[in-house]
Amino acid sequence: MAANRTFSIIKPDATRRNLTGAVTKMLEDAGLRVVASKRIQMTRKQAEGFYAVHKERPFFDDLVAFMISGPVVVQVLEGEDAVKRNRDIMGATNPENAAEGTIRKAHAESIEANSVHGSDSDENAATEIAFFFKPEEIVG
Ligand code: IDP
Ligand code: MG
Repeated sequence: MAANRTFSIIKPDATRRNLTGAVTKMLEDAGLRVVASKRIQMTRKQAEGFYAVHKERPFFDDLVAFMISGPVVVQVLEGEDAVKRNRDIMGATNPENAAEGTIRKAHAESIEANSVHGSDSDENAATEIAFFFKPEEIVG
């Protein structure tokens, strides 16, 4: 499969513990290349818009509060089968279920504070990349 792109967020629980480099190394070791990256403080409006798909879920308000509780690092990752490759190295949403060797197994604090976001489809990857990056900010 040709190289393609996915979207990643290093979440506030990870930036707070100074794990930006450790998480990025795991992504790179998994065969993903960081082709765009910026550290930002998300606004409430941005977080609500980004997670709009979850707005009916009981954890939505807590999730938004968590995502704006500190800086995040938004990234575009490139590699063969990038969406799946990233989901595999992230591990399961709940770190209690995450496999050995995954980012969430190594670093997540809880099902909510689970260190990383990753797109779940090529279509959502394109939407999520466009939510945070202009095309000229992505340099392969
Ligand atoms: P994913 O991040 O593994 O794709 P999603 O189901 O898309 O998981 O959920 C988005 C985010 O919402 C999760 O990464 C996590 O931060 C949070 N979340 C998911 N399920 C729960 C829950 O049951 N309680 C609290 N937070 C949750
Ligand atoms: Mg998801």
